[in-house]
Amino acid sequence: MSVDERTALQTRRLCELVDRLLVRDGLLGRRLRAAGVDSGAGLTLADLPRLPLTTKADLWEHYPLGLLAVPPEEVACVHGSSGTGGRPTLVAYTAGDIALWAHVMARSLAGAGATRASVIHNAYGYGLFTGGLGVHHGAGALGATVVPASAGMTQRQLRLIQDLRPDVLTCTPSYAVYLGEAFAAAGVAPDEIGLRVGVHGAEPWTDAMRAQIERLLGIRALDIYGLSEIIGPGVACETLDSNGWLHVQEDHFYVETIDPLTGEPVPDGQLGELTFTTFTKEALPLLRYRTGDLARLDRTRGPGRRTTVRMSKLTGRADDMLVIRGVNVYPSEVEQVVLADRAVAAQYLLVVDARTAQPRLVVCAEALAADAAGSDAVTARLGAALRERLGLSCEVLLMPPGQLPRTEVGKARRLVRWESGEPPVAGLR
Ligand code: DLL
Repeated sequence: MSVDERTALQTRRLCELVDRLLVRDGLLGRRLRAAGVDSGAGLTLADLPRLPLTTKADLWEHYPLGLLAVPPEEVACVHGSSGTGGRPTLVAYTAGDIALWAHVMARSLAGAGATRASVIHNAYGYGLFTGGLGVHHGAGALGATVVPASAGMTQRQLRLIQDLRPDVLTCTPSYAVYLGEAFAAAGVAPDEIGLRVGVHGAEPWTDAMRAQIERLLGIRALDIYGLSEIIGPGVACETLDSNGWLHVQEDHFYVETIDPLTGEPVPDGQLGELTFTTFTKEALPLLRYRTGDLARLDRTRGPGRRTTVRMSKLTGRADDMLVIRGVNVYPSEVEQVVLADRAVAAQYLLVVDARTAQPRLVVCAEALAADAAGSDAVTARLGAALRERLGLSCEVLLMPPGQLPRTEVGKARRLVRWESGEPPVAGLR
């Protein structure tokens, strides 16, 4: 589709969305009216910045399904994410939404080279989490074979991969490392595993971690991004030829970047908070939904065959930035330093020791070899590299291999606040 055709399609879909929200007269419709919008007619994409924003707090205040835009009998299923404070964020889908999800996920898998001849080993968790079933729907729409392995029971996963010879692996990046380490421990070399490509997302990961996964599993590792509120996985994805950029499926999910503090638009190319408008979703349409995720956009034509707007790999979350003794620290920067050191494994944990008014940052990492644990030379080297990168001195605790907790199911936990009591990691003082 040419840029002009796409803009015309997006503009028509924006007008229809605004009309639907106004007729429904729920929270978003009332906000539109308060902003002086009484009809979708005549709106263009350039009008978006003056339309109201939506936040996670809006979903929570109307928990469980208060923002539903269709009669309850049209809801086909519910998914969600385990939010902080024990309250999940719940999202509803109509049958049409599931078909849309299957479509954008099929596109994502196809961009990774999957075809109807592919066998997709899907080790994202099945359940309320959108990873497992999202990939499953997409694999079905593509006509591929899907193995619904779900997360966990790693020995069984190794067995299934060796017996069924899948070409595509879908799972979180931390679980891909876990699987790769388990293959290595079982004495299976990367080229014997038989996988060709991995499609990884749902949690932050860096290019250094990508290199680890590619080495451990002998695959190309691609990034896939999404969030339950917008649809689940499949909002944006890397392709084999996109050179590290993720193409946003902007015919359905229009993306803007805004300043996380002021909410004002930031120009393409600058870091900002990703904000999505769902043009075609039925059960839970969202207008300018603030994700809290930080990335850059590029609307120029990229190196690959896809022509849609590209977003960078996520560089962090607006709310995940740590402020340690006045210095802003992004966990992703720490990860890059840790994974760049050849003596150190892919596992790490940041501990913010907040027991005193002057918090300290401790970076706990695992040595690759047992005899390197506690090595003064490696510890000093990591400490210096971190100071250089972050502009902040932090302590390094180099532990023996296998000491840090692994995430077998769910998303990796990379950050712990130590407020009081026992240290969160053995050996920490
Ligand atoms: O994690 C959807 C998903 C499943 C995406 C499988 C990719 C693969 P939620 O549980 O609602 O949905 O969490 C959404 O996870 O706002 C980001 O902060 C983070 N996230 C998702 N994908 C990536 C990624 C799914 N590729 C939240 N890189 C989002 C970094 C990601 N963070």
